[in-house]
Amino acid sequence: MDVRRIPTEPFDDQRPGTAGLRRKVRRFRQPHYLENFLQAVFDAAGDFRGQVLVAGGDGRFWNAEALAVLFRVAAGNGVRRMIVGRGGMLSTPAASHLIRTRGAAGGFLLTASHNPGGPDGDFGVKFDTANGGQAPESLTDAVWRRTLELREYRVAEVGRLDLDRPGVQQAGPMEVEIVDPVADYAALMERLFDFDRIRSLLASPGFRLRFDALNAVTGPYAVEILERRLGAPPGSVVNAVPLPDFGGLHPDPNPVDAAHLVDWMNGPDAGDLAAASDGDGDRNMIVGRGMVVSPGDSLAVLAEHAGKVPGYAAGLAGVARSMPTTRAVDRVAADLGIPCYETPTGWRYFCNLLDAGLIDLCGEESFGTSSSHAREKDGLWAVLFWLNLVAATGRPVTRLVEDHWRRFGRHAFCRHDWFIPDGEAAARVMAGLEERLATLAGQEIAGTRVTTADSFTYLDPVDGSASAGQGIRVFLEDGARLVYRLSGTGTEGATLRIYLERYLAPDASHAGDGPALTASLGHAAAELARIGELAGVHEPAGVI
Ligand code: G16
Repeated sequence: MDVRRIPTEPFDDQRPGTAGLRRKVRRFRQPHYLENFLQAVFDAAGDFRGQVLVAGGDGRFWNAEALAVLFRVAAGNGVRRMIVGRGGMLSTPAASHLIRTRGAAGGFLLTASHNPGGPDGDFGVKFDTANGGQAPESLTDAVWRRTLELREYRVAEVGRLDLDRPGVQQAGPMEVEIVDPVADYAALMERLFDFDRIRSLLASPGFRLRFDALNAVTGPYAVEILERRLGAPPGSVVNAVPLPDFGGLHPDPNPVDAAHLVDWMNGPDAGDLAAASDGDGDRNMIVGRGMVVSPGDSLAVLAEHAGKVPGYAAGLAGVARSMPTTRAVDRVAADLGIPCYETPTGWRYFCNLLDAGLIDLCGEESFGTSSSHAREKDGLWAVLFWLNLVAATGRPVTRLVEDHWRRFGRHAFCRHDWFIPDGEAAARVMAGLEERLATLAGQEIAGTRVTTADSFTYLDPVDGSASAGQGIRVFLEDGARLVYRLSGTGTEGATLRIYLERYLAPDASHAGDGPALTASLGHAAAELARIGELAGVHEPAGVI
């Protein structure tokens, strides 16, 4: 079969961000754009000739077309077999699991995760390595360098494929194996959690669960696991059919984009546990009656009670959180006598720690939690963990969180997202803060005082690599903390994220939600960064 070498010109905007390359669909559809990026991955990641790779997408608009391009480039680069989820779809955690169990050399995930879909929306490509985790910074940097010098890519024709037919098909010089995306993943969940106990909980009179798949990839997984295997009443999983435009919903499980769930749990007809996942199934939001569980609290509560869940009954070697995530889990780790690692934003930084067996549980403020069972965050896994905890303790979600606060104190949290159309202005805001770091100690702010401020550098304890410039941290005398960093997942302008954390001692009042409890910190943080003056923006676009 002929491999054709197609001449091309480099694109200057293919630097991967926090999680792969994300751009507008219309940018991805430019001739050669996707091919170039894929070829750069093949060139930088090593020799995949004769190897097996996993592929699948979140089903968003342009999924099938992009997959067809991937097949041609993979065939042109000598890949022996691609393992693909039926219909061309795979959730991110299921893909990670498949890579690991099938001994694949890596995988391509066609997803822009929680970003909006549709022809005017976003598209993305993540590349996972053989451990099932996202490419490390050293590899994404190498891919980026390669995109800047690429002059040709290789393709081979693969013919027509039926992505809905399980089994192996010949695709030109390559094989394509279509697999049921749900089966292996569901079996893994059965090994980690006490399904009998969860089944009894779901069968108990009056208990009501609602899982909102937001018309994204997790629908089939949730129906199979929650309804078929665990016996939740049909209809417990809503918006369960993946749609190219997510049915007009924004597949981001947070209190703003999934406000309908929060309203239900705050209303007179509230259920017992509500949850949602995102476009590619790696994020989660947990809602108890009258309370959205903040991601930092969720991680801390899971760590506190992990011993009650079969998959973690042997104890945790350690835990980790991304730097902007609240320090709630640090207190639990100290109590358990295990290490707690602080990593930069981006799931890939957890992977070395997981591979080395230094941690079993990790999480991020961006509604991501997971464990050593995969090398990606895992939305449905988090929901099952919470259900298992409710079943094992007999305590509802809200009680579990409040009891945690009574024991360890509360780390109230909120994130302000400042959309700054001019990326250079956003960079000026960050540079302005950086320049003043040394002068901030002692400065009064929000009724308290700055103790220290720094720019976060991560030293990976496993491979010794350093990642500098990962965000600015400002610590305050009363235990509060401000963190500033630029988002790495957006596709236009810049988003300055300000993470606000306030500590309330165990015996203090814990009343109020995160946004209200941190409102004055938010004003002070914006002033300190001189956002209005340097970027001409005066209100955050999002308060999450
Ligand atoms: C990605 C990464 C996460 C990260 C998040 C936020 O999530 O996988 O590790 O926390 O982006 O990134 P940022 O603050 O740079 O926008 P996902 O779910 O989009 O893949």
